[in-house]
Amino acid sequence: MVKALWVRTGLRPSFFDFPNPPPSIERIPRYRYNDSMKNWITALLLCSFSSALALSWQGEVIYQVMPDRFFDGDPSNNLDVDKAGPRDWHGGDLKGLTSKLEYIKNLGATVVWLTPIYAQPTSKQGGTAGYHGYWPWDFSTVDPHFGTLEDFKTFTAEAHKLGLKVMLDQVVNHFGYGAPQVLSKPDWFHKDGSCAKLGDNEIFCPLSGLPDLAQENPEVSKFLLENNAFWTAQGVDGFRYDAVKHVPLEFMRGLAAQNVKDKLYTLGEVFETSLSSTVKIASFQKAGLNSMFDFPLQNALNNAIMGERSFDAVRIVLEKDEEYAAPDELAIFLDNHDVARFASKSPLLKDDEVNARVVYGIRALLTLRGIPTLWQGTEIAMRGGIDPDNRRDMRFEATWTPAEKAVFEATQEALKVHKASSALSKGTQAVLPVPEFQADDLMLFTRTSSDQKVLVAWNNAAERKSYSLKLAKLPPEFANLKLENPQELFGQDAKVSLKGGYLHLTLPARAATAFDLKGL
Ligand SMILES: [Ca+2]
Ligand SMILES: [Ca+2]
Repeated sequence: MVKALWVRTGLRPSFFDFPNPPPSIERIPRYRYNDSMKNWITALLLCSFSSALALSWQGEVIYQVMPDRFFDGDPSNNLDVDKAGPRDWHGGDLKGLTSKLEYIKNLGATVVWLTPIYAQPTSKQGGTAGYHGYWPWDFSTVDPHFGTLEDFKTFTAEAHKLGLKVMLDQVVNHFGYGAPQVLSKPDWFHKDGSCAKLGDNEIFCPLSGLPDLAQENPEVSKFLLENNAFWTAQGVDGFRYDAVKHVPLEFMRGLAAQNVKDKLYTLGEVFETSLSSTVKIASFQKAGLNSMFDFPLQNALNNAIMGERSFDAVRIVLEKDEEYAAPDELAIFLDNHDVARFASKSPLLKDDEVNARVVYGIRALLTLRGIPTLWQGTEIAMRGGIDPDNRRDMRFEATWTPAEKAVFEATQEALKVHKASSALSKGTQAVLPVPEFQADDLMLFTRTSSDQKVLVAWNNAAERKSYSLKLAKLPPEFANLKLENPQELFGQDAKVSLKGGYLHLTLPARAATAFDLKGL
């Protein structure tokens, strides 16, 4: 009976032996001792009910921070800091981040995602320090460079006072290089020599040589779940899970169930950008994570907006939304700490043009379904190539150039527009067909909420351009369209009109626009 329930609801991983009782399935014993048909139905109804009430972060805007590279609020913890070394500690910390929460709120973000703060190796590994936080040596201690657990609690409390949520990065795949546990608990790790026999190399073999945790060992799963409960108890609102494609799906299913119980939002990273990777990315959302990063969309947006390629790949990615359990919950972004800066994509472009493309990219992002996620510095079009050049220290108002200030203000304004528009922040998305000869440069879709419908049009051409689309080729609702001074929400010089059975659009060069379709 119990086994059958687990199988049918997916609540109980099949081969994982969770601690007793597993925290993620505390509710199961309620059904364990009664196998009447009535309770079967109740159980199944409850499961579907809880799924229907899954947490949503639609309407939120995530701001990603790498604390070491954000702001130094406490010089007393600057051990081995070398700001000139791109792979060294730079001195940023939790006190500094706390002091800049007003900045993040003022920009218009609502969630702070901070990269991990665990205690790191005490010396450099392969020429790189643990400033990034992804090499945990001690999973329940804050690295002294970042501060203390009290500093983290203060940060979380101050964020909440400002109405900001906190999402903490969690590593569940590995320990840091040289962690003492590799010697003291050898059974906790997959071995280089034998891992390939266990199945998928990507899951069971070490990632970049990092000590790879054996989640199928009950002690390991217990350790990870208890550690997750420890950070939950510090008052966070959500977790970002690193490198989940290297972790058994069944373990993530159990972890997600624990977080659901605690009403925490979960966001997973599968760093794959190809158009065919959506199936794998979607599998983790189906396993219970609320959100996943939309890397294929990030790649397609970069190629189109910075790389001047066709919008075809963007359309193909969005057509795959049906593969996701909740495409509207996907985290969408232009860049992050693992890819080159969005502003670095076309080194041959002039500075002003790069800045204009970043504003175009940010506006485009804010018209799409999903939860916009901004990496620190993208709001000032910060430059930088691949890791570690993409992790330059954040700079604030006092050192901005006029051009950086202008990008910040455009981002801030675009975020206000996004927040004020229920359609842009929470509406369902429908991609509209465009004729093949216009498809390279024209992207057209609607976003619809209960009280607003917005027509989104992106023009990727290098010049101001007019497009005419047959109403008969658009969805039937367009036949009833009446345009009464349609407003372009981002305040750009763009026009939309109806004449002779056509929808006419005139759009600025390389711009993402959005019209409030009153009357549709
Ligand atoms: Ca410091
Ligand atoms: Ca692994």
